[in-house]
Amino acid sequence: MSLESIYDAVLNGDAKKAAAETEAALKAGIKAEDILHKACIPAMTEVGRLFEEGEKFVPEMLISARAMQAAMNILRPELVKADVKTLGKVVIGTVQGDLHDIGKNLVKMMLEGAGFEVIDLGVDVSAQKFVDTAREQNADIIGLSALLTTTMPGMKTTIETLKEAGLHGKIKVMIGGAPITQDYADEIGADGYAPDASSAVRKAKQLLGIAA
Ligand code: B1M
Repeated sequence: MSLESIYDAVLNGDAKKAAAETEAALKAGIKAEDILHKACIPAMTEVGRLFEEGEKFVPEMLISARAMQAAMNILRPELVKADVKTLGKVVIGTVQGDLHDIGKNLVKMMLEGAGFEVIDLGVDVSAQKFVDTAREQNADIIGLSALLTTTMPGMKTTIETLKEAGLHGKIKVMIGGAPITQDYADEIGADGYAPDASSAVRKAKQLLGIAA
């Protein structure tokens, strides 16, 4: 049992080992915060780097993200007890009328892997629900995913609803999904666009002024 073995388990997507090693590390007195920041997050950062360099692909990224989740399930209660600060709070979901969630889930897992707290509203989420939840939860970012050209306008509606609520600029909006482009983000006034889960982490950090 060591931080290195947890790092390896997450990097290699071994969820069973990630959970077992995390439990053993906690029992041995290693702090949950150290396991998170010195093993889990660096492993997911490396997964993101390998993905961007074309050395890992979506399925492998998902498998690593699941291993990270397995470790997180054990760490979460300890982190809550220790009141560990997260990088920021993101309310994420797939826009109204759209049921695709594989990419959104991946973005969620990578954000959690990087140290963000993520509130996942699921699929088919209305603009009002995004804005209400972000307000209630005091979120820093609303993350919108859309896979259908017909549901993309839900992103624009969410930004308009945010403006009506007087929260535009206070809560940043990041968008993504296969049909989304930087041009579309600029057109609708989104604060950020990311083409994939790994760059979504970089973009979220950038939006909150956190060094990558
Ligand atoms: Co659908 N579907 N689908 N589908 N489906 C597409 C999107 C489509 C391109 C297939 C095609 O025709 N070639 C097409 C859309 C065409 C268009 O709009 N122009 C399509 C269609 C038409 C439909 C239906 C209408 C089919 C029908 O019923 N007639 C229907 C719509 C249902 C609905 O949503 N109301 C439908 C249904 C489905 C399934 C339910 C069967 C299933 C979804 C299962 C699920 O998600 N739980 C499904 C699937 C699997 C696909 C394809 C094959 C794969 C999507 C996917 O998961 N990709 C897709 C074709 C394709 O894309 N090749 C297709 C993998 C995923 C990791 O990538 O989601 O792009 P992606 O996410 C990436 C990035 O985009 C980015 O990061 C992710 C990870 O790198 N990203 C973000 C995503 N969200 C982000 C948010 C961010 C930042 C980055 O910030 C917040």
